Amino acid sequence: MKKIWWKEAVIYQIYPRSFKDTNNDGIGDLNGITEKLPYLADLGVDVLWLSPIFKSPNDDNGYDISGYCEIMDEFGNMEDFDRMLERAHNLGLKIILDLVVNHSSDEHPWFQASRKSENNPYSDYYIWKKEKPNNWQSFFGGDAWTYDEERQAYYLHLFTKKQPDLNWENPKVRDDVFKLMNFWYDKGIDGFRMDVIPLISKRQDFPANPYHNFDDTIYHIYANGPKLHDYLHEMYKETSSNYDVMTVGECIGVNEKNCMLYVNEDREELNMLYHFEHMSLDSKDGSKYEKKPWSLIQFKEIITKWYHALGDKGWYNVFLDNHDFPRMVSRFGNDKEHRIASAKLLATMLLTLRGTPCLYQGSEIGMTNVAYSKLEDYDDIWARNYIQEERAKGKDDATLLSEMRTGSRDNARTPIQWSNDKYGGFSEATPWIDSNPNHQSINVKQCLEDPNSILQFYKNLLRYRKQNKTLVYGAYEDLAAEHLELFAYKRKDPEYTYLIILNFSNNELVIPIEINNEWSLEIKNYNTEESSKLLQAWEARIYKK
Ligand code: TEU
Ligand code: CA
Repeated sequence: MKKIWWKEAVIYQIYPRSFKDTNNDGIGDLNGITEKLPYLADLGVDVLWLSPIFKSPNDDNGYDISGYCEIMDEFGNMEDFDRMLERAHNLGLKIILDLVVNHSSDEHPWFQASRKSENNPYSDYYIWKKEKPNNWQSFFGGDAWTYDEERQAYYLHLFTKKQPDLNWENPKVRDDVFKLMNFWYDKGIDGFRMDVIPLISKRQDFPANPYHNFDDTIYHIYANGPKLHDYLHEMYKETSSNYDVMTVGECIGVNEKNCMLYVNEDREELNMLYHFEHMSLDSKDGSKYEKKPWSLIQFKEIITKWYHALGDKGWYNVFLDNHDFPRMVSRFGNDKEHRIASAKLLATMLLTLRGTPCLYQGSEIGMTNVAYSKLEDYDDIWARNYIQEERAKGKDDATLLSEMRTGSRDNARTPIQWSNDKYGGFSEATPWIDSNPNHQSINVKQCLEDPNSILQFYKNLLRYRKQNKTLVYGAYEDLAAEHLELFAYKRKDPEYTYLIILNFSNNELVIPIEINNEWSLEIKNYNTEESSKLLQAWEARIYKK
């Protein structure tokens, strides 16, 4: 397998709006990121992925861009950006930006021009139809086609009305996208995370969607369009191939059968992909908000399947949460009696599976979901649309509130808890979204003072991973695939073997695997004896030989 820096790196995702506010307007900003760079360098991550920082009316918190080469007013200006990038590089940190080019904002000058007439230089920058061609639905609820009075036609938006889809069939659109990418590359950024990239090529017959199930709909209808791979290759040639950078595709609608079309290194498209299969294990009938218990056996099957699908020529990411999902300790761990142990266990898994790990801001201190008291406190556009639709169908508020508490994207968007000060030290002003009241006890300051904290555990593990490359390149083998509560696997190469043992339960468990004295116990989240066969609740161990 080819060795390269971005396979060895650990990514830390920043949601700038909620990271750190320095001018006390309640909104995180670029100077806040700059201020915390030493913290991130000390943590030991390598690459910072910034969710969108560009000019935006914020219908979808920056995923609706009205100026690709401008900084969002609330976040600062280009000088702030340049300073942040330079300081990051001086500390050995790389920065990748979020490329959102399946759609723009309807307030982008391209769309403003496009909607004016059928004959102007921007007329074909978006997807316009005189008649509504099909039954496509927006990911965030409702029709994907909206009638525009000015142009007197329908435009396509796979997300909100304020996120019209760009028309990639138009070579001028592609050219403009490549220009904006090169603008940022020339500034010295280290790569892009590409938002919903499998959606950019649309089936030009615009077929009706015959599927009821969300996975089929997206795989067959919205994603993986006929020219997608031509576009990605063209993009690579025109932009990324000329720089030493990394690219991550947010690969919704991609499965183990077609994933190699995206990331086979010989195809020169994307460096790695971010897939979602494990992130819907707890959803009922593909719903974002209606949940059922998830199964560890299925989780392990997915890990094994993708490991084989990607083989030696493809690469991918490992993640358990991000700005679109609930907090990982609340979802895959136990954020009540075993918050600390289970957060450390999840850290152990995140940093020892095959793939470039993505750690989401705040998870390094075990931040949890938030339980707001009223539906009105939920801010996310997706949540608001859903609440409105479900209320209309007669669902009661108590049910909706409990769905929000487990499923809302807002769970991951509460401000970072830096200290036990008011608003968790995020800002001196009221934050744009309420901070989680548990900042009283869960915060960075407390973690820095406590040698047994989740944060210290991450630091040790991140350092350990850097020195033990078998954890990056080594082969993966699942050892107890049928076990309901134990995840045990090996990472190995001709020189070393690692054995990772994770108890995904609130019970004690006897390890069903022989561990003789050739193995040394390297990392643990309890004060365990080397040879103990008994695992505590949520115990995690890494052995090496
Ligand atoms: O997300 C794509 C998207 O729809 C995901 O939210 C995914 O389908 C979902 O989490 C599965 O439950 C990207 C961004 O990450 C998101 O924040 C944006 O809102 C969206 O694209 C539109 O740009
Ligand atoms: Ca601010």
